[in-house]
This record gives sequence, structure tokens and C-alpha cells, in this order.
Amino acid sequence: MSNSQGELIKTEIDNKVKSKTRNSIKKSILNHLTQTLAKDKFSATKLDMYTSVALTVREYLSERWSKTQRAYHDKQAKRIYYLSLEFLMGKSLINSLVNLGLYDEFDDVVKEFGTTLQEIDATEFDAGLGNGGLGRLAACFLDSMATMGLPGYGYGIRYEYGIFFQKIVNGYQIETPDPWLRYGNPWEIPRPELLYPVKFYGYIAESTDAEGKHHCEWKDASEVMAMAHDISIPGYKNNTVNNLRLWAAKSTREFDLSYFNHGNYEQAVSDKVITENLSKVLYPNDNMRQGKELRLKQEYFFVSATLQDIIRRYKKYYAKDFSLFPDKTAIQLNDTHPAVAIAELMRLLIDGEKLTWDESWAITTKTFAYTNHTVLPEALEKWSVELFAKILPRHMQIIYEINSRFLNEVAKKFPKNSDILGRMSIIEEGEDKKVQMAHLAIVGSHSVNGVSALHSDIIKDSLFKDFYLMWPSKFNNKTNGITPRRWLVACNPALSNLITEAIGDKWVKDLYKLKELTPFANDNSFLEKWEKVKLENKQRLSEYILKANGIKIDPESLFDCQIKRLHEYKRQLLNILHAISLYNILKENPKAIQSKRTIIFGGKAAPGYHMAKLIIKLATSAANVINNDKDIDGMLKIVFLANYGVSLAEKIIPASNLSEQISTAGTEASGTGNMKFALNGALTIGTLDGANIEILEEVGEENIFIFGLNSAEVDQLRNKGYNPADYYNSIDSLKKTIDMISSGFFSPDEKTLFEPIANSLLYHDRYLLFADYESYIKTQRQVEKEFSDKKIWTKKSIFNVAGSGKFSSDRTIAEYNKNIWRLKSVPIKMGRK
Ligand code: 26Q
Repeated sequence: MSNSQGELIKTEIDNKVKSKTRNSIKKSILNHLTQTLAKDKFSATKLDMYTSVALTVREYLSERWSKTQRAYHDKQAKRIYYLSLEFLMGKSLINSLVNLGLYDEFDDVVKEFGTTLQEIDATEFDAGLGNGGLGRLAACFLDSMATMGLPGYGYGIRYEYGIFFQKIVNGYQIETPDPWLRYGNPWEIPRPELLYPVKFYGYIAESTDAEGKHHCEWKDASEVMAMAHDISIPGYKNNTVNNLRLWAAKSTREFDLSYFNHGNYEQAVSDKVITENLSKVLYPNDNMRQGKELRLKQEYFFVSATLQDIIRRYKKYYAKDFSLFPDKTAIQLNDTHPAVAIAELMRLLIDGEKLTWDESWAITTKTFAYTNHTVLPEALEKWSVELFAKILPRHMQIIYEINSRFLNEVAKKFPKNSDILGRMSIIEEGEDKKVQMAHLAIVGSHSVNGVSALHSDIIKDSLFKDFYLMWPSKFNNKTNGITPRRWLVACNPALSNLITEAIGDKWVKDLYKLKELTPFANDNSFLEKWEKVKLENKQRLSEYILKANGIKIDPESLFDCQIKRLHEYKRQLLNILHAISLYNILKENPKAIQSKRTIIFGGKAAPGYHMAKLIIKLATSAANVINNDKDIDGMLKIVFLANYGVSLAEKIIPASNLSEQISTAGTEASGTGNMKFALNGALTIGTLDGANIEILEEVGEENIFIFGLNSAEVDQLRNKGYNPADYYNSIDSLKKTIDMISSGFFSPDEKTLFEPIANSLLYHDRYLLFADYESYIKTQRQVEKEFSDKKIWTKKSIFNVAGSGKFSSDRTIAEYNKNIWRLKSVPIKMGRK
């Protein structure tokens, strides 16, 4: 048989299988419409179609899910538990179809129902159970663990309300609740039988038994039940389906009964409501701690349920022999938010399993690893000892004991250094004593990592220097990554197909293969196709912007995007200063620049962060003035897109030319949006901060726009005394821009509205915007010049994609696994049961 005959037969078999698959997909969708939802072709709404399609996809997932869990069980595989208060999953339908390899089949079938996957996708709510980078990183990691066949489990909270919806009303941010569960959630499986009690408050009764053994009993506590909900996490075309287990708070029945017995029905019901408030809402603070009692209770609630679940699973195999626990269990702490797990595991082992302190401590430190995501002091978690002891009295005792043993060790290691004890203590002394969660996490873990090379260096050299000197080998770097399945295959199908046409499809699982695109930068017909894909993506985004904001933008203009949470250190304000100074240039001469520009902003401000909200109002106010000024001939438009989140990112990123990554050097731990843009062919304008430095290394300095001070220079400037007024007084365009802001040029009805912004820059400028201003402006002119040469720009766009291989979260997870978790991958075979 000749090769081409073989191919022919293979294609024929393939087609038969596909047509069989299509038939059964169609049957199942119809079945869900008529049987599950009691609808027919005529009465079915978009939502009914979505639900029926999702339930059909779920059948494919469930089969693989059981197989995967069975395989892990049979192999008694070591597991990694990724504990996170946030999982920013976004939508599931398209992503599941891409990963199952069933996108085309479903696409065809839903057309027979008179709709499209895009239309159905529009009815799905985002699972917005996170704030920003840290939560989305957790979601990308789950995708990579599944794709690599690793027994990885996500554990978190099933918030009833995720990150708030942002509306822009009169230029201001307005928050409304996110009722993402209102129409049901076809992706979750409730497990009402999987229920664990979690205690709060009460006191500790200590006793000594006849053998002289010390016992602690947690008495008079109030109890909340944690109920599991499972969400499937499919790997990319490998039959693995892992699990994300989210806990919902349920009141205990016994708790209610005591009231019922006393005939106090109303009290019982209202207590039930109060208890179930625990998992009601995600705290909307990003990089900003808030010492709220309910937040601490959320942290402990999910940690306690999770550890009970992990121990139950372990005991199925090894009963009461805990010696193998660290060989079968790795727990990664996503920042300090779940760090109370260290005290909780100690409690469960000592009070529950009756192990000794030393046995328990050895197990605990071998099990836990901690990832730090921020160096900002206001984001480091500290809980008042008073509050902590009230809610978790036994944990407070355990933390004191951990601390006292730890400080003994410190004193031995640094005998002549008395300051160091105070600096390293888990308990911050003072008027109001605090538990420093990062210190607890470091002491209780065998690994501490930062999320980019620079950030990991800062951790070692300054943030946790003393700890680094004590335990240098604990510290390591794991540069963040993003999943190419969601952030290229699913969100940018046209570019994804073009890449596959050129170099085959291996890159989806081995992103370094994108390097093979490099020679195509010399192929003119490829350049044209590349440009066409980008332009079509920009046209689609332009239509969205017209619908959403009523602003008409030119798809041929330079799409300049800054989309991320609003925070002063991220310096959206620097971008606005540039926009205003560019406006001033254009006012004098609309022909002064070489490329038309559209500046696109997106991002939520924490509801209590007034400065961040005022910055949004400034952006929208400046947009109003600039977009409606005929003098500048449409050369500059500014758009603030409301409700930035995963789904909006999936629309914006494929359509962007320029990625703004302009944080003060040394403040952005890594950034991951920067990676998503580069992977979709945008060029970065950025500082030498976080992972930008590594993007520079990968794409080469010709293909990125770097400006401003580096982190060493930032430190030096701060140390020698930084005076923003010097810059204001010596740079004319800066002075003019600041004066326009403070004098009410953009707020004619409320002249003093933006004074606080101007003043905070003039008198503090904590993030050194003025110091980087000139360099930024100059670099932006360079950007315009280069964008005006389409061919050169497109080549650079290709080099950015070609250089993005390092930023796959598969690479990140491979590193975590090699150095920290040490799991074996478990292949999943389908076929007969
Ligand atoms: C803490 C206590 C109470 C309430 C809220 C919080 C809280 C919540 C979220 C503190 C911090 C966060 C989020 C931090 C975060 O997203 N950090 C980002 O993590 C990304 C993934 O590593 C990095 O790429 C970003 O640089 C970093 O800012």
C-alpha cells in the first residue's frame, strides 16, 4: 500500500469517527433540551441551548474525569494540592471543547440547531472567582497540570458572588454584584455527601492524662459545614481530567436543632443565613490587605475543609501511618492567603492523629511550599493577634510554639545579633501585636519562591533577606507562565491556525517550538497573512468598542492597550500623562506624529481605593475631551472599556499592537498580561520590571521598547531623596500636563476634582512617574515611527510570538514539579471500560 493510500484510508476512518461523534453530540444536545430542560426546538432560548450544549460537553468530561481519578487511585500517585483563595477561570465552554479536541464537531452540530458556538458562548457567565494576576495564574496552572498528566488538585472557595461587575456611569466606576450562579452552573457537580465541619471561636481545654500526656480540646466552638463542589479541568487532548474542588459554607443541622428544640425558629433561620455568608463573596482587593474578620474566617474555612479532605484521601491507603505523607502529598500555598494551613496541619496531626510535635513538624515542613506574589508592604498579610486568638484559639497557641522554637534556632544561628529576632519573629511586637503570615509561611515550608527572576532576587536581597541568610536553599525562582490553550488557541483562532499552517501544531504543547516561526519573518506572503489576521481582530474589537462605548475608532490605528487592575504602582497615570501630552502636541500640529493611535484602558479599582477610582474618572474625562476635539483630526482616541476580566482580555489581546507594562521597576512581581500580549503578537513598551526583563531576553532588544529607571536606579534615587517638583519645574510638557489636570481642564464642571491626583504626584509621587516621564514620552515617539513601517512592525510582531516559548505555564509547572513537588505524570488511556 502506498503512503498516500494509507493517508486516504486514515482520513476515511477519521471522517467516519467524526461523523459518529457528531451524531451522538446532536442526540445528546437534543436529549438535554427535551428531557433535562423540557423544551423543544421552538421554545428553546439561547440559554437553553447553552445549557444543553454544556451538559453534553460535561458527559465527555465526566467519563474522562472518572478514568483519571481511578488511575491516580490505582497508582497511589503522589498528588499536588494547589491551595488558593482565588481561581479566575473565565468561561469554560470553548476552552473545554478546545482541550477535548471537539471544537469543530460541536461547531458543526450547533449550526444545525440554527446557532453558533460564538453566540452560545456569549450567554456564559465568567467564573470570576479572583481579582487579577494571582487568581488567573492559578487557573493557568490547573490547565498545565492537567495537560501534563500531573495529579494536580485545585482547592478554593465557591464564592456565590465573584469579582464585582464594573459599570462606568458618568465616567465613574460603579460596582454591581456578580450573580454568576443565577442560571445554574452546568460545569460544577455538587457533592452534598462530601461535608466537613469547621470550627471557629470557643476556647482550649488543656489536660494531662494518666500517662502524663498533654491534651488539648477545642471547646464551645461554633461550627460551619463545608460542602464540596467539583469542577472538571481537562488537559489538552490527553484524556486527563483533573479536579478543582470549591467549598461552600452550609450551616450544621445540629446547630439549627438546638434552637428548634427551644422553639426559636426565626433565630435558627437567621443564624443559618449568617453562617452561610462565609462563602458569599470574594474580597475585591488586589495587592491590598484588609484586616476583616470574615476574610480570616474564609481563609481558615477552606483550609480546614481541604486538609480534612487530603487526610481522608491519604488514610484510605495508609491508615494511621503518616510517615509517607510528604511522599504522597505536596501542598503549594498561593501566597499567604492559605498559610494558616501550616498551623492547621500541625493541629490535625497533634490533636487529631496524636503524633508528637517533632513528627508533625517534620511532616508539615516537608509538605508545604510557599509562593510569594508581591513585595508591596500594604499587600503583606498581617492579622492582629487578638482577632486571630479569638477566632482560632488553638492555632494561636500552635503559632506561638512554632515561633518560640524557631526563634531559638535563629538565636543559635546568629548568636551576636539581637535585632534579628525581632525582625524575623512570626509575631510582630508592638501596641497591636500582629501575626505575620509570610513569616509563618516561610518557616513552615521547605520551598519559598518568587514569580520572576527579578522578584526572586528582591525577595532574597531585601524583602526576606534574614530568612534567606538562615535558609538559602529554601529560596528559588519560578517565573510565571500562561496557558497557550486559552491565550492563543482559543482566543485567537485565526493566528493559531496561521501558525499551525507554517510550523505544524506541536507548539500547543511545546511552546518553545514557536521559535520555528523566525524564518517566516522573511516570507512576504506570510507577513501579509499575519497582518490580515491582526487587522481582522482589530476590526472585531472596533465593532465591540462602538457597541459598548459608542466611540468610532480606526482599525488601522495603533492599538495601545493597558489592561490590568487599577493600582498606583502599575502607573496607569503615566499612560494618561502621555496621552495628555500627546494631545498637546497634536493640538499644535495634527501632523506631528507618524501613526494614529487608540489608547485602550481596562481595569477594575478596589471599591475602597479612592485614588484608583479617581484615576478611572481622569481617564474617562480626558477621553471625553480628546475624542471630541476636532482640531486633532482623529489622530488620538482614548477608550476605557468597562468590566475588564478574562473574557474581555480574550477580545482585546488578539487585537492589540502595543502592550503597556509600565510599573515602577521593582514593584510588579512578574505580570502575566505582558506574556499574553507578546504571545499574540503585540510589542511591549515597558520598564525593566518583573517578567518584562525576561521577555526582553527572549525576544531581543530590537523587538521591545524599554524605558525608564531599572530597579537599582529606583532604589538609588529614593535613597538620595527624590523630589518630583524638580522634574515638574524643568520639563515644560510635564508642567503643562499637570497644570491642566489640577486646573480643571478635564473637569470643567468641578474644577478641583483632579487636584488630589496632581498633588499626590507633585508632593509624593511614590511610584516615580515624573522620573520616568521623559524617557517614556521619547520612547512613545519611537513606537509611532516604527509602527508607520508596516512591514518592519509585522516582523517584530512575529519575533515576539517566536520568542514567547518560555512563557508557557507548562514550562513553569514543569519547574515546580522538578524542583518542588516531584510527581510522576500519569497517562490516561481511554478505550473499553
Ligand atoms: C489579602 C488579604 C485580604 C484581602 C485581599 C488580599 C489580597 C488579594 C489578592 C492580596 C493580594 C492579592 C493579589 C495579588 C496579585 O494578584 N499579585 C500578582 O500576582 C501575579 C501572579 O504571580 C503577578 O504576576 C503580579 O505581578 C502580582 O501583582
